[in-house]
Amino acid sequence: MTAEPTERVRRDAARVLFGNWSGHSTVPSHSLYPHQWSWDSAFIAIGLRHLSPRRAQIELESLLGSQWTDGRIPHISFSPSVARDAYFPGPDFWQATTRGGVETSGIVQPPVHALAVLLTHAADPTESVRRNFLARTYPKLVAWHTYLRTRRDLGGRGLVAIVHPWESGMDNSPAWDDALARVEPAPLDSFTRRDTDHASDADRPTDLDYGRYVQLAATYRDHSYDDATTPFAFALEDPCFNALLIASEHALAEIARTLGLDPTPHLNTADDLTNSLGTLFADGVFRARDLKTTELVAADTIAGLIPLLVPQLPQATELLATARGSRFQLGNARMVPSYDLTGPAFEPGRYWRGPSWFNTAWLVHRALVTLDQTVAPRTEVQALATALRDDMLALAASTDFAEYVDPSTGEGRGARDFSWTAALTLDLVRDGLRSN
Ligand code: 9WN
Repeated sequence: MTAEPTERVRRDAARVLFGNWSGHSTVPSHSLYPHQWSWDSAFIAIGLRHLSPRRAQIELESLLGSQWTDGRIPHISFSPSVARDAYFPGPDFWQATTRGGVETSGIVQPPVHALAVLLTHAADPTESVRRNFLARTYPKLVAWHTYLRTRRDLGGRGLVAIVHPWESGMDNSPAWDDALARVEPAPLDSFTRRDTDHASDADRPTDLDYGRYVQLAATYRDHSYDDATTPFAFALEDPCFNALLIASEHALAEIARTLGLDPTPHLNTADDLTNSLGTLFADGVFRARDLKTTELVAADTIAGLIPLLVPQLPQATELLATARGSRFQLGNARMVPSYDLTGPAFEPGRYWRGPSWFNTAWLVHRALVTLDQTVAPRTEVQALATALRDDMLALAASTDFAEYVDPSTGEGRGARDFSWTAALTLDLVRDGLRSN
């Protein structure tokens, strides 16, 4: 992109983020997602830091304000000023209120927060030190990771398990199909979806998916969200979730160093997790392990490429080749498809079953620009990164910051003026100007 369109996309992205700001955090979309979401807030802060480092800090602090005493960061923090039934499942379904009085959901989302805190700090270290940002957030991030590594290592293999498809952030990914098929869905007349009031049915998960999502969440709720006693019908080790935890442990090591603390425990944890992650590698890609069968699932999804972000990943060369191969066509497809283009469940327009998303493309872009020189020639990787960045900027502009796009045509799908699309676009615009 040349200077003028880049400036235009920067201005429009800023407009979206300011429009979606609610006073102390940013809604992903006023219509479809009118509350604060966990991994959205992390991605949003990564872009917002270029407009207002202070606002980016407040975004993350307000999310951490909804942390539970057991350390979990819930996937939704509900806004009291939004109608209780504006989003389903809302606060009355989850029945979870923190000690500080914040109504939340009870499940979690991928742990990208420590990385977001570190990048937000780096945007303006003086303001960060002045507000004690790192010192205040570090213990909360440690508690969050501790919750995941202790209460959620359900398979005992040193990896975190997700217990609901929503916890992956990739709700209807084909990777969950077999495990979900074992779940008895809640009756369709027992709940009312709100998402299809705002987005096309064809772009969203099916009613059957929703019945199962509701059932899984209700079982967890009815066991007081206790990880030790809930009979989880769905439990999988997701490569994206665990890779982001590793990247965030490296970020915690950096934060600890900045605070004058010992980074070694975080580096050791990151190494242990990286070794365990290796057990999910098969056929050139990382795959989720279903803890009911202990087998790796057959579906290849974008989640299996995200480990490329892990420093010194032993499988990096093979993984990059898979990203560039027929399944994901990095360099040819629009951004990076969420699911294997040659897979039997591929649908170009339906949510996480094929469309390309901006957050996962941003993670792949970050992986490319930070990839070790030994994995592939620097110029080759740089060219891929630049092409991906240009594609993301062009698609953000042509789709009015769509939630996701068709991986062949680039047609926008889902919500428009979507916050993380705007935020990560902004970050890429600044990418040419900054190293962090
Ligand atoms: C359920 C908010 C969230 C994202 C997820 C995305 C979608 C919610 C939904 O929206 O999930 O959490 O209602 O479909 O899949 O990644 O965090 O943007």
